[in-house]
Amino acid sequence: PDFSGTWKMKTSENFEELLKALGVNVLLRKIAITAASKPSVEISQQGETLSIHTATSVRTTYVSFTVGEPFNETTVDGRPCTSYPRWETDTKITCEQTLQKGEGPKTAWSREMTNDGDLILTMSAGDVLCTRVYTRH
Ligand code: RET
Ligand code: NA
Repeated sequence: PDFSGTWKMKTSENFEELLKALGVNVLLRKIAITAASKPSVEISQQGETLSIHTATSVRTTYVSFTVGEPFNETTVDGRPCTSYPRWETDTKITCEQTLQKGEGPKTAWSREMTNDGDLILTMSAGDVLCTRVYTRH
């Protein structure tokens, strides 16, 4: 699939629960939730290499990785981690994360292209799963 494009978020489930599971306090959760309700997401893909720019008013991230090759990024609460992206299916990349230091719940994300061309992002911490659906601009 081709994840390239500019994406806007349609729905979000469990983002607050995810931050709670990561130990983010209530004040920072409120700030994060407000900011993350209107993300600006831009993806460019060439073959198995994806570059993902996610901008919000309080936090902007940029990652570039090749599926099958580990890379460094940060967890959603901003802790440095090593990530292992792989194809879970033809249309879904799953990525498990390992913290570079300290302890915390096991984290992962996935990005999947649906038949109608939407993008489903999941982010997990322990057994908490946050699901965010994006559509092309
Ligand atoms: C702050 C403070 C530290 C904890 C957190 C923050 C905000 C995080 C945000 C994340 C957005 C994530 C998105 C993910 C996927 O598309 C306020 C920096 C958690 C805004 C949009
Ligand atoms: Na998002």
